Amino acid sequence: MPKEKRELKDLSIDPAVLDILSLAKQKNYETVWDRLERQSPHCKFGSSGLCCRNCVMGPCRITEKTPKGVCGADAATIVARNLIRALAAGAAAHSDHGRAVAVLFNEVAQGKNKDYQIADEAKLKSIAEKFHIHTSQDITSIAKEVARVALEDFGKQDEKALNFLEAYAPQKRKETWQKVEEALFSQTGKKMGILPRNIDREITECMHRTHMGVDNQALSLLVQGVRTALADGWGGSLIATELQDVLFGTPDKKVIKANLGVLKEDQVNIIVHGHEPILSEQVVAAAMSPEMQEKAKEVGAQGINVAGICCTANEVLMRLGVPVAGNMIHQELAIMTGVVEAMVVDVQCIFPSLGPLAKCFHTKFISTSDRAAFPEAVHIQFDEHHAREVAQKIVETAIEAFKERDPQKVHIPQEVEEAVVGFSVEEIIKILGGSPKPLVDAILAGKIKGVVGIVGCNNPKIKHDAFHISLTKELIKKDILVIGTGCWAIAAAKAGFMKLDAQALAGEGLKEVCKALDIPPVLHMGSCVDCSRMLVLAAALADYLKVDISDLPLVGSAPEWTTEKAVSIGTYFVASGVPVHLWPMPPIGGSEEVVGILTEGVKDLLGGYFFIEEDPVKTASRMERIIMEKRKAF
Ligand code: SF4
Ligand code: MSK
Repeated sequence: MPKEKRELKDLSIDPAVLDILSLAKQKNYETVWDRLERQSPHCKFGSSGLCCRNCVMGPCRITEKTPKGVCGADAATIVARNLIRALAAGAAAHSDHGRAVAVLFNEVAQGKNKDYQIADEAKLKSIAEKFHIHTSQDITSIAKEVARVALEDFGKQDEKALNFLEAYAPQKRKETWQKVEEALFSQTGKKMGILPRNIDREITECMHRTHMGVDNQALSLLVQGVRTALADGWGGSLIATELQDVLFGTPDKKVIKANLGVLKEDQVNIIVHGHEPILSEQVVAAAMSPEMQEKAKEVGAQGINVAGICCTANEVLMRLGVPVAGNMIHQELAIMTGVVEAMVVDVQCIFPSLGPLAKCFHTKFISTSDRAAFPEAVHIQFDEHHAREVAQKIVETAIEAFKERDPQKVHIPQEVEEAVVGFSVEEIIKILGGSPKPLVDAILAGKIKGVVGIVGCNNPKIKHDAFHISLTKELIKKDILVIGTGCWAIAAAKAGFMKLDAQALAGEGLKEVCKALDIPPVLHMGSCVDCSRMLVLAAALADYLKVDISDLPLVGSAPEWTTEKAVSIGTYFVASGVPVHLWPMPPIGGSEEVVGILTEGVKDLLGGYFFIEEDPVKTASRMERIIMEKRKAF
């Protein structure tokens, strides 16, 4: 965070954001940047991971003069404990989402929920095949068996690896994890498991080990962190993605619109924000129904416009083509346009500031999840068993709010970009003609040097979208295909990098491949749980070439990262063999030992590792060097 006060232009590269920010300044609306300024400078103990409050003999802070906490824990233990607690929270967020989908899917399979259906039978069968479930049975029987293996991963008590990890991870990678477990045991004499056994168990074990007086060694703690991250990437997140595809359809290529300009002055605007399509799919369906459109006309609107923010946006744009109003940092700004009748939220990345802010407008800030309460929200309890009814109530609440809109407060920035989205692994393989071969051939021929997968949030400490866009631009220029998810994907869509025209910004080789396949050089693969799609794509390439993921010219990045989920995502990519860039610096600087393990020590064991770089141009160059190095071994 720069020490000097930042000017407006230094806060974002998005003109729509700057437009609303000057309005906010005029009208005195508070934003995330105002609160960041008041919180700065941040506590250096927290920033370096050196503060422990895991028991009430503390809190303890580590300095040169006080190198041990009251219990005797040193800097490495405290930093590692804090890190894996954050990672466990991130894995829990993804996996709780995954569990909700698996439970719903089971109910649909059992015939106990009629508000949802199986939308993609072909995907269900392809999942079933991975588990050697007979696909000649009727669809309901297949679904019941797939539900059983998914739910088992949240509750089984044996020592075997997760069903989903066993079925989806490439053979060579599984052998690597096995070897790492053996190597750690022979080096230390202590059992250190990498292969996750049960998603909830690994998260619980992180919490147990970080309790005062349990696990007090950085390596041992970090290995459990790796196991928990794998339980997320090849477990909770993967289950969420796969079963959502079955329930709501596997994304395919489509054109959408992005940025605040998608909001419509003459319509009832409903924003869906958060993460779980179980809610947002129903809200979109209810809003589009002729009955609700008619009701909107009765209050003087031309219709109902649904737009998304954050990863809920990514879910509904990938499957339904719903426009996206923005990424994480747009959530307050969208309300400030004065045309949002309802901001409907479920879980994750939703600022508690939205309730008080919505009160300055006619906007109804509607919370829906029993897991998430917010100050000054209107709570309409979502219930999967009455999903249509509840979704209708939400839409009706928005329609009612339209009557209260104050025309004096309306200010919609005009910025809108088009983006080609919907690149599920299935869609990519279809575009490639049914096999990864054309992509592999393009990589082998050097037309595409390699692939970088980016996920990322927004973080007001960093100029909004600046790192995302600068890094993306540099990479495609270097003939590196960029794929990704989350708030990075929304940044790329808003900046026009997902249009076919963006082919012109790519290097000659990448441009040629993209033109032949009629795709942009930057591919939107979905929400943050959909990082699992990138793992599945990496697995498909590794299996095709009969190599390990760590042999592929792949690099990951989480620029502008914010959430604990990003800690888990970054770690499961590293654990899967991918070098991962991070900026900003995670709170681990207080321990050289922890930094050493994560940036160097893991390399020999897992193939992946973390690296930190503040400059996007230098990051792209470093990524290119890593890719070129990996290509030599091909
Ligand atoms: Fe201090 Fe140890 Fe308690 Fe942490 S666990 S607060 S280091 S005494
Ligand atoms: S929403 S986790 S800010 S990507 Fe998935 Fe965006 Fe990061 Fe939340």
